[in-house]
Amino acid sequence: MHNSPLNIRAIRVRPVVVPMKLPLQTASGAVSTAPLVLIDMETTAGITGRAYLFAIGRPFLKPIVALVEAMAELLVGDPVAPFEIERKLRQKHALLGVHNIVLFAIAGLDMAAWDAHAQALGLPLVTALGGRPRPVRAYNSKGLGIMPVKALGREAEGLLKEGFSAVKLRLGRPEAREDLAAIRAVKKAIGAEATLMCDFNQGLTVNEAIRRGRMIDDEGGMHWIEEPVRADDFEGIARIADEVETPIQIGENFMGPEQMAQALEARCCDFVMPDAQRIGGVTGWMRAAALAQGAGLEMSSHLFSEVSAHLLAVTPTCHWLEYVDWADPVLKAPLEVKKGHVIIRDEPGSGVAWDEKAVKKYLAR
Ligand code: SMN
Ligand code: MG
Repeated sequence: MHNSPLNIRAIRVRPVVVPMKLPLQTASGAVSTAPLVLIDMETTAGITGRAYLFAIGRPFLKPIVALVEAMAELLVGDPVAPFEIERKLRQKHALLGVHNIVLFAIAGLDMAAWDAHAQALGLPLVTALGGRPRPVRAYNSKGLGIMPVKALGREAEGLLKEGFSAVKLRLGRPEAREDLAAIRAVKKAIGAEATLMCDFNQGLTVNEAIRRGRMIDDEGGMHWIEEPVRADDFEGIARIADEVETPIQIGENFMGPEQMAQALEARCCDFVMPDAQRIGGVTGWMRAAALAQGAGLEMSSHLFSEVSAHLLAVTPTCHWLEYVDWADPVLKAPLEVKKGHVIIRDEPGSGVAWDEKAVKKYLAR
């Protein structure tokens, strides 16, 4: 236990590009490697807070690293007080606009600060937030991209064999009947007991989403339809949710709790799934969790499985954790999965630490 206040001494920011075992084709582009920004927040107490950001594409690593480094300069010497860091960074970037990659950089620093804060208390992040480590129900979200229908069954079986009973299929092929064939192939492979979600990655128009949504209703057994149309078309999404019975899921593109509040105001979706890097890190997540509680909506996570496990464990309307292992190649201790749940380790912090040898190998500079 460290009772003296923790101050930020230096912040190290490193880009890596790590290989992915199962490349993922979505309706809005492919992800075949994981370009990550690793953040190390070194403090005066000798504790280092860590977090990573997901740059989506390799070309975006450089600008995100530059933003985190520019913000880091503003924080050196400050106390590790996440709410104060959030207030300062939001204020300093108000004229630039706290959206997209500016918000990602703030979120990355926030997550690193919370990790340091929890380590200083000697507690797992979940415990520092007022909860306790517990297994969190998860679906295996790797793979099942837009690929030949013939290959889907085997991939789905492999995903369940990793210890899960739920998977997510990416949809949005040119023809609706091709999506239907993909759904049937996966359902046949996983069986009626398993849970199936689907994700259109914003690929449809509102009219087409209503058509395919009704097709999915008729087919039955789909747990949710994710991001059928442009993520911020709340009015259009509301029309789809009115016309389609299967629950509509959105949220990975909520830019901060403020935009999530707008989506909830528009009553456009049945479920929400914020992304730690877009919602504003741990701080943004906790505020988002209160919004979901107020609206009475189930809340899941998007990517960032390691920190999201801690966050979902203190989320009143906790629903599903999205499990991906994309950061595993650079993690010292990857998340463990048991019986369809991820396990939160009973150790200080968020559990994110680097395998430095691997970081060296995948460094992208
Ligand atoms: C997704 C988003 C971004 C990168 C990869 C995959 C997808 C998901 O929308 O929800 O997993
Ligand atoms: Mg998605």
